[in-house]
Amino acid sequence: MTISPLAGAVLRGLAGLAALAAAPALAGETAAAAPAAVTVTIDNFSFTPAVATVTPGTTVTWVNHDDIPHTVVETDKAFRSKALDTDDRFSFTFTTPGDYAYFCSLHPHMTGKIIVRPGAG
Ligand SMILES: [Cu+2]
Repeated sequence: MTISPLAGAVLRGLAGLAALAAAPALAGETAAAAPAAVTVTIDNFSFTPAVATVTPGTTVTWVNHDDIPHTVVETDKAFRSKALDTDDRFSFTFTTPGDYAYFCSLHPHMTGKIIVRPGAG
C-alpha cells in the first residue's frame, strides 16, 4: 500500500505541529537562564525579604524606603554599600553559590541573608 498525496500532506502537517509544540519549551528554558533580579526593600529598620534564595548570576537591589540612612554590609566583606538615603539603592550581582549574611552598619540589629544556590527559584 502506498500513502496518498493527501495522507502525506497530513503527516507533514502533524510533524509541523509537533515542532511548534516543542518551541515554547525551548523558549521557557531560555527565559529561565536570563539574568534574574531581586529587590530587597528596607522599611522600618528591617530588610524584606529578610532571607532571599537566588540563582548564581542574580542581581539583588536594596532600596531604602526609610527616611533615615541605612547601609548594606556583608559580614565577610563580599560587598558593602555607602549610606543609602531615602529611595537610594544598592545592587550586587551574586555569581558564587553560598550564604551571604549582611547587616546595616548603622543599626547592626538589622540583618538579612542572601542564599545563592544553583537551581533555586
Ligand atoms: Cu540602618
